[in-house]
Amino acid sequence: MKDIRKAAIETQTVHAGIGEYEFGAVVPPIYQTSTFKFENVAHGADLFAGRGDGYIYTRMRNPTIEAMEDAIAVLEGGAKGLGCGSGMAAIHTAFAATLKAGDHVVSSESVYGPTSTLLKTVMSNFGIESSMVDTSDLDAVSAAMRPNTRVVYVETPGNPTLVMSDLRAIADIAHKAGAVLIVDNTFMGPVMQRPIELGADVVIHSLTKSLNGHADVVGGIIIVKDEDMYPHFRKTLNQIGGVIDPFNSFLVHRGLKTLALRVERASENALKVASFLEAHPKIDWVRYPGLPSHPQYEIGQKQMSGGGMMISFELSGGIEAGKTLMDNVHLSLLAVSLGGVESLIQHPASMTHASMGKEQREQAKITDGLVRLSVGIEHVDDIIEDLADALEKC
Ligand code: LCS
Repeated sequence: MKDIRKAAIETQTVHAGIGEYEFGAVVPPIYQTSTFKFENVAHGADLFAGRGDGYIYTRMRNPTIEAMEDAIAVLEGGAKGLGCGSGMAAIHTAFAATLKAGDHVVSSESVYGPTSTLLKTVMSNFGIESSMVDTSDLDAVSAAMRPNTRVVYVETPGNPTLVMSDLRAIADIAHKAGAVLIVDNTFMGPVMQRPIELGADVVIHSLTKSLNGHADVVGGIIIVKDEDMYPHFRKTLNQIGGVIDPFNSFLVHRGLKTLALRVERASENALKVASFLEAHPKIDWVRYPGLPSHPQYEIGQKQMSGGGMMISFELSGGIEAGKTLMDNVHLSLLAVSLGGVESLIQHPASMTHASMGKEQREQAKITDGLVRLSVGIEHVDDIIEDLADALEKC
């Protein structure tokens, strides 16, 4: 077919990363092997010296992993992808590839709890300082920049507050200061938001979420914008070792084929669920990027083509009413993770963001009563009926 990079995203999700295979197979084979045989000693030595294009060892390269990496690099409009064992492995590897002792990071304050904790513990132990700021406020981003700021790290929409940040404007601030912009695009995904087109240098995903979409894989990926960034990132990942395996890569690549359909349906459902919640007398507030009541609605309209599947809200009865709701839903599963075919509900303050501690959560405006819902692809009437029944008990 024509250049896959020029095709529409729906076409890319189906065909990117797919090549020609033995027997005319239309799906990449699973090369479930840790190592690859050399023809002779000279051949092995050549491959280790970077001469020739063969495979050596799966931590370094594997054809099944590469097929998935190539597909997601196409979807995100980046040069190359690097499959990792989890989203956290991807984030850690990206930091290790871009930072050294004495450097400083400006990060969104509303990020996945362990990302914040990684910055404040592991990275801090290695001499890297970080400032957590409200990245929806461009003045706050500019004010936080220091001469040694090397990375600006943004989650938009942020987990779990769904605060949105203007990626083009932040890319400008970062680049003027000689820093790279790393964007965690897990919440929105490439069908609805492509950060590299908006100026990001590196994109991160937890593949555990919508890209795989079926709650049966833990994985992550780093996408680098430019080809010349890739060798250093690949060496760093190879040294740290947090790679994904061939079978999980195969599952992610399989999940990608329905990505556009899944996120479009989930997003359509989420808008209806968010509107239902917003109109419900027992709900205090709702944050959904596709609702005009969202404080950064305009930013979302500018850089995203849909509202996504994530909603956060708080009941008028606060935390206790929220717990009653979560204990009484049946269709939405009380579980962490997000972006899959099934609706999932959870309580960030005691679950995904517990590790941050109360002080960091308060700074990031993650209230104790905040309930997070990841809307799936079930029939929206059933999702709403389940929530309505549980709300009767609150
Ligand atoms: N980035 C974001 C935005 C996330 O939401 C998560 C996980 C990660 C990175 C880390 O990915 P992992 O290592 O788990 O593959 N978020 C989760 C959440 O909100 N609930 O459970 C996991």
